[in-house]
Amino acid sequence: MEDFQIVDEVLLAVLRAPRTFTREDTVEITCHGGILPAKLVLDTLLENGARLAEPGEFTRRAFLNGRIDLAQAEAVADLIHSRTELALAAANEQLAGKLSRRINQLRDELMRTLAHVEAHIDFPDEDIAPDTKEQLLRRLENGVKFMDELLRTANEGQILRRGIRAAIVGRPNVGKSSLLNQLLGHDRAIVSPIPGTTRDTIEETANIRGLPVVFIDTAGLREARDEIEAEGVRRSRESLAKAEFILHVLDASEPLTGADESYLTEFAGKKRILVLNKTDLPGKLELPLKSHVTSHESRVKSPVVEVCCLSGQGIEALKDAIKELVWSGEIRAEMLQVMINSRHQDALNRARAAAQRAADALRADATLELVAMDLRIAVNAVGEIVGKTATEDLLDSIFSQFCIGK
Ligand SMILES: Nc1nc2c(ncn2[C@@H]2O[C@H](COP(=O)(O)OP(=O)(O)O)[C@@H](O)[C@H]2O)c(=O)[nH]1
Ligand SMILES: [Mg+2]
Repeated sequence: MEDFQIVDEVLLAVLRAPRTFTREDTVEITCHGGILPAKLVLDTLLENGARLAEPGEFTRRAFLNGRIDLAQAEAVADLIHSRTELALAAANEQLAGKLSRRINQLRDELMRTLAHVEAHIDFPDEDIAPDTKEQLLRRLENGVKFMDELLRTANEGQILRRGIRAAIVGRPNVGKSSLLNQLLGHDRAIVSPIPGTTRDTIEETANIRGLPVVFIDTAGLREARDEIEAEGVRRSRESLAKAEFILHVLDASEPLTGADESYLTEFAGKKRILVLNKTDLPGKLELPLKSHVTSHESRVKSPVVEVCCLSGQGIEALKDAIKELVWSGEIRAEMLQVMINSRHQDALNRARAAAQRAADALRADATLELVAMDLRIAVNAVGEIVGKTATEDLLDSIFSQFCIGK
């Protein structure tokens, strides 16, 4: 017994299958806080035959044992990574199975249609009756419409999960860094009256009305007086290309300059908000002809918001304008119930195309084998979403995104 050394005093819980997260027998050890006791407990377990879990292994086991489906497993990762309460609410809805229910409904419907078509293949002598054909077509069209509705949530889903990128642009000294600090609610970027202070591109995420927005304070896009600035310009250009919308800052206390105008023209085709800063000073800025402020491509006028980055005045209105721009309207509760991710989007796009092909073939009286083949593709693609048809590779790629211990 002398060989034994006390490592820690722990709480040990034995959880019996099937009422556990993985549906397997589980032991949970709660040790005292601190890194060293936890490490020593872990070392002791590993010396005695335990091994570390792989990333996402617990959730993967829960999936393989049928406790949750694949869309719910993904929701666990969303939950962990959610950056705003809105994103968290959406993840919880998905974990509760709201998306899965709709997907299973869709898959069942497609399978019923497939069974119907296959029944006719088995009796090639009988032609498909016109009203039966109509009925099948209507079902397929409803399926496609249902998929379209789900597909429409992809954009919002992506924003909630990954955030949306906004570049803050404008000529030197208009207050870009001041604006970033105001939006973040703390001083992140250095503000100074010396033009060219921001030499590197700064990226920070802020919670704007529930949306995770990644703001990029660009280091100027044109003016480069030395090598460091040239590198700054290069990086600004790079992050600008990835930005989904633009906050163009203008100094309201100065007349419009040539540099302002070239920014106005350059981003005329992009989603943008014109931010008129320094409204505490006497106004000298006259916004140019409407054609400048109007986006050439969409013919939609860019919203103009007046702010003062010294006092913070107008920042709340700017946040409203940002939400309006990226989300176009209210965030409805039922929208949060289904927010498909890019994997779901890809699967649904394939399913939709196949269902559409099946409908076209049916309408054109093509051979029913062809219709059935496309329907099978659609059923399988929809099944991928909840993991009814999932390859080992797909599972690897999903669960590798989890952290260890989840
Ligand atoms: N009066 C006034 N000055 C401001 C305002 N916002 C920023 N400034 C000043 O303008 C200068 C440039 O600001 P900065 O954020 O560094 O501009 P940037 O070069 O575009 O990043 C600094 O001296 C700021 O204090 C404002 O709303 N009113
Ligand atoms: Mg700056």
